[in-house]
Amino acid sequence: MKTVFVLNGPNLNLLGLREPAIYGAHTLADVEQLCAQAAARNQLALRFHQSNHEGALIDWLHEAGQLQREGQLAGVVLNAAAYTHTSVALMDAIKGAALPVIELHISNVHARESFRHHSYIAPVAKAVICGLGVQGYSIAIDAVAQVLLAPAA
Ligand code: CA2
Repeated sequence: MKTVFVLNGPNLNLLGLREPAIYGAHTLADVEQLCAQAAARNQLALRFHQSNHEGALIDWLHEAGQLQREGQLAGVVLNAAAYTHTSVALMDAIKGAALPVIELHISNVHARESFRHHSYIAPVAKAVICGLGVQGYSIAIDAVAQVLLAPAA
């Protein structure tokens, strides 16, 4: 069984606790539940993590790279949160291991402040999903299984 990583960046531990008008009422635990259901229906094992620290996210990307080399990685769903807009280090980690990453945002970042319009992740990602709320996570895992793992991908 292949593994899908779902990685969440800074402040996403506050989901459902603040700013519900932007990010909705679901907590990160709810999101993990959604992801567990999506992984199970696609016969994937799930690694779900959140950190407020850039280096922790990079370490998990390296772990995903190791699984990739062993042929055990399905893909990575990455909501890098604010690091999306700032982190060359995350971009390098993805590019260096040629990781199959889907960039994910809960909100439609293009309808928000201009500093959220640029992503360091998008150029090294297979796809970008934004603006679908937390359901985007579930859709991203379906896409990992049904598009990234498909023979033609
Ligand atoms: O829409 C998204 O998923 C974002 O990645 C969320 C980031 C933001 O910096 C990106 O531009 C778009 C912010 C995550 C902060 O999450 C919070 C959740 C609840 C309360 C406060 C922050």
